Amino acid sequence: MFRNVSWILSACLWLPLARAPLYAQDTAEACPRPAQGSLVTEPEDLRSHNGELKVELTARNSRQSDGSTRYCFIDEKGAESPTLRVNPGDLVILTLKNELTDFHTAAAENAQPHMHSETEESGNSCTSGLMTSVSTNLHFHGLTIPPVCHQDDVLRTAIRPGDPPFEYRFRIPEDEPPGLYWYHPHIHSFTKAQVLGGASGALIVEGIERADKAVAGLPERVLIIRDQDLLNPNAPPAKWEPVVPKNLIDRDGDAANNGTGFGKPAKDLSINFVPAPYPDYRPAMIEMKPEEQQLWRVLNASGITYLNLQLLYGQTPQPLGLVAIDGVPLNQNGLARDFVDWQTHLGIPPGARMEFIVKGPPSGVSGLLVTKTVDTGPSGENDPNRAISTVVATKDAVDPSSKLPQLSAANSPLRPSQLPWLGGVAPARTRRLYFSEKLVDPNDPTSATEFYLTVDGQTPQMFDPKSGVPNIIAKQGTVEDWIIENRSAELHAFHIHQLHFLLLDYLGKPVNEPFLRDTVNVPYYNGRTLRYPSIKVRMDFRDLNTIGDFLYHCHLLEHEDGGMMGLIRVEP
Ligand SMILES: [Cu+2]
Repeated sequence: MFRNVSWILSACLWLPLARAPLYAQDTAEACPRPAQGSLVTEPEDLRSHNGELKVELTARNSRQSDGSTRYCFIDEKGAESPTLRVNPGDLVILTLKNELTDFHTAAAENAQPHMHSETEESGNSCTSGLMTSVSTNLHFHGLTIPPVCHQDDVLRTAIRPGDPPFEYRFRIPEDEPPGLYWYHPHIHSFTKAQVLGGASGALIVEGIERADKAVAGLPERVLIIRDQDLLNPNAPPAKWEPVVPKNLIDRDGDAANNGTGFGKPAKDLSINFVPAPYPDYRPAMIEMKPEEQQLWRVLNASGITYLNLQLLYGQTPQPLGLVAIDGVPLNQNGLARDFVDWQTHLGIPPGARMEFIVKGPPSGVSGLLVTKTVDTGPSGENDPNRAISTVVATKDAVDPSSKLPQLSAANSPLRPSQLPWLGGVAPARTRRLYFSEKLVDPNDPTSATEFYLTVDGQTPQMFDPKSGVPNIIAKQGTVEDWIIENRSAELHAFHIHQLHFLLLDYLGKPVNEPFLRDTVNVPYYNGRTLRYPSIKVRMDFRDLNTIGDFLYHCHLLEHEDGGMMGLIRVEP
């Protein structure tokens, strides 16, 4: 229960505001963004035709008056962060042009560029490995496509400003689960700056209604929640917030978790780029037809912010009908064809996705999409209660741009996977890994933190992209169980490229979920238990596309950029 609902009521005061103009900026802005309080519109849909999706994206950035930098991917028609819509088996041909400008951002000053040798630098984008604030590349988060150049390699691929447009060319696997995936840059040490700046977009593998007929025929809405540096970092909390202890500032300069649910957040949030900033959290606005059912496909594209979404009508939490997590329908193990898991709040770590059925408010009832506070641990960032968007019932609501088809002879239910269910396959081996953190100067609590993700038995080391030596060697065709511990006092979100895994245990208790994930929260260590908190997952290396070198890491990008990452080699 909320300790105090005044923040919700206060946020509701914004409801009667007139609709703000969609885009309030001058046309010279490279990465245009809507104004506070704007109507939430969907990203432009780019659909494949005849089995092919051709896209031209340009990476741009722009310096703001407050010193922050926006980053964006703009398509050939000028749309920002378009949604790539593909079918299993489709060929994607995406060219990425780098038009980033070096503004000497804080990231460039604070982070250490990892420069390879001169000969490597003069090579092409596939091998340059030149990780600087103005290099960029793309990771296709969640897709099981090969970790090789021009497909989904982020170890060496780095496109520099002035390089010729770089071509990504890959095929969506025939058996890729239908759902919400995403794309974002993955340049080591600079991922956080680019993603916080807004460089991310959705990718949808069509056909979710074929996996779960409960969503057939529903209008669908892509909602991307991003975080960004505070617009008003020096403002005191709003008057309607209960008095909280003085904000603590952590070593990164963000507000540290104060455990109250209130106070200054580490980052502001936006929804489809409409900001709802601290301290007043003036929400964006979603319009729906009264009591209309829709499928909301929500991506947490935040750099570090955990979400705990709730939809309030009046003050009553509404049922959210969860059907998919991380691009995978919840009935992936071949069970019920119309499975819906009704929840009243949904926790979404950075990088993860949740797709759920919502019903619009009745006429005259005001709705509010909020994120409830997340306890990120003593060392974690402050993720307080706050409003994100109002949900307004109106007959004039514009229909979402996309509607899921009905099932038919031509659009028949998906056949269950030919592969044995991952939960029933014997693991070739079990490995132990752990998250940990260390102050550079253990005697100085204000000194910088080193972030590690270590295979038990190896020496903790910050990820070094120059090393090329794998931390783990696995065999294609096998599956493995990994026990992942958190020895630090804050949450981490474990993510591995190229594959989905099965969550077997959470905090030592079996969960054996009937679906797969690609990102999972690992609870923090409170210093009081005998054992470190852990999760156990089953890694699936059966797909031929998992052969090669790729990464696993924490998806809190500050941690990833700070070294909390490892290299796995899957051998044929
Ligand atoms: Cu982390």
